[in-house]
Amino acid sequence: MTIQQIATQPFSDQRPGTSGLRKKVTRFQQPHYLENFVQSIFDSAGDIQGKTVVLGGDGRYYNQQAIQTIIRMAAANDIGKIMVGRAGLLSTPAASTVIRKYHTHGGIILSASHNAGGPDGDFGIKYNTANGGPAPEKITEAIYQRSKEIDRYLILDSTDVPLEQCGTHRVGGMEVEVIDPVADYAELMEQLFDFPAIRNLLAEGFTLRFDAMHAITGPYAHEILENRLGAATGTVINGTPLPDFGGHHPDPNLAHARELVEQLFSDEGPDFGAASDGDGDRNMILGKNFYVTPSDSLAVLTANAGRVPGYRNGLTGVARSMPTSLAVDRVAEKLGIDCYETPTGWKFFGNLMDAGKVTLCGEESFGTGSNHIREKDGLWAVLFWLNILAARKQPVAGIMQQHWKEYGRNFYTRHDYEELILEEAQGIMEHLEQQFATLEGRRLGSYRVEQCDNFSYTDPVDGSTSSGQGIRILFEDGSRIVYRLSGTGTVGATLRVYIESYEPDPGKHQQDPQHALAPLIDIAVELGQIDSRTGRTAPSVIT
Ligand code: G16
Repeated sequence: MTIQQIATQPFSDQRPGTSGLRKKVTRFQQPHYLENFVQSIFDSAGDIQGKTVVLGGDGRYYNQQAIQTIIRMAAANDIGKIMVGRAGLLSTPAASTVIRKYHTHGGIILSASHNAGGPDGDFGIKYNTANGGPAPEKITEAIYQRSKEIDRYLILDSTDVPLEQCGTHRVGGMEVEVIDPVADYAELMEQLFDFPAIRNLLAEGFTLRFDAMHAITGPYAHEILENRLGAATGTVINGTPLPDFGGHHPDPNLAHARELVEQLFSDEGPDFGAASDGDGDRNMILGKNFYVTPSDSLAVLTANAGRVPGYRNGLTGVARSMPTSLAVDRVAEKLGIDCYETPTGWKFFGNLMDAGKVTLCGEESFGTGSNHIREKDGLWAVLFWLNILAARKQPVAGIMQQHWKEYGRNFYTRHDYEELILEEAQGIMEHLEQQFATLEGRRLGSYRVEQCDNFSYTDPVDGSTSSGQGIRILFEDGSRIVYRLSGTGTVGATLRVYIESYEPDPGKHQQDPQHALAPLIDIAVELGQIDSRTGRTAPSVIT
């Protein structure tokens, strides 16, 4: 086996986005494309020689080939050991668990999350650091800078490593340990949640359905929900990971998890439903005839954390991304704990958790998590809800309604305009910024604008600043409209418009959010000139 030094030329489009580098599979398949990025990671990840690195992915198309390439490159770059999930599989939360448990130098996760897979779908790669979390911006920026000047990469001339069974292998001077992708994660979940109480709940006849969307969480959900907690066989649907996710979008929302939604909204449906995404870090929570928004879910978990063994000793603080609704802020206020507002991107929570400032965090984009790892965690959120349901013995809808009664309801919706022409989407953002000077104090319908800005965040731990993180139109009554361009799409641009209002009156809590927010939605479209600038008369997805 010899180390080959391959001459290469930079690609100009390897700047990591909200969560790693995401591109079409066909882009990654171009000669040297994957290798350039992986070498840029190795060149920017600090002193990795002799260290251990975790490797795994969500099983999507191109996962297998990429894993073998990365193993050969790791060996050529003098990495000491690779811990890889069996069959090349590791959910994002499981990868974070393994990085932390075995104190590795970091990990490489292959996923494009909720984006579609298959030969014409998307692929992605992200680097996580020793704390188990996504690399912070200073490292992703260093990777990008390196990718712009790279002129060679190193790769070992060796055969594929068998990954189908656990065991150890040698590749050049490097050890490859093939690990059970589920075991460490399942053990951690048992430490955090009251498994006997959940087991009792299920034994008493409480029914649930978990939609793994043919993505990575199938094996995790079979083991935890069915084997360890005793849920009936068949509880997990679409439980076999497929390279193209069965031709569907592995995105746990009302639009893409339709089969599950139909079951929960039928009379014979189960009591509880949940879904997770491609790499297992997102979650959607449903009750019987009831959808829980991710923002409300974070607020409920925070309010009920005292009922869950892993969080019984109290929360140090909570954090949410800026576009996430302010529901959790009200709970934090009542609990007397700090609530941080960060830009979109899980990486921004890492410092706060490492510094012990927050215990729980969440985002409107179906992400919730805690300091048990440094990624958001789909099954963790499901188990948290099950633990609360076991403790409170009330239906999901009842818990939510009681919550709104106590804290008031933050009506919330997100309207996505996908695959826009980039210049048109940027034009909307520029047009909005140009109006800042004249907007403040102006009356729009029955709302008066109090403040508008482009959100900027200074990390309270390391002092780093991230600006241009989304346009906020804040109204005097606490309502908000937020506009952002997504950092995870791979075709054109996606404009996200987040709309929120606060309703303290329980008599008005039963309204449909689209109805309650209709006047603000109209204002949002008008202010952004969305229809005239894009030709779209409706959003592509509403959540
Ligand atoms: C990633 C990030 C999240 C972010 C989401 C959506 O999630 O980790 O923090 O909220 O993308 O980002 P955007 O609005 O820029 O598309 P995931 O699950 O895709 O890794």
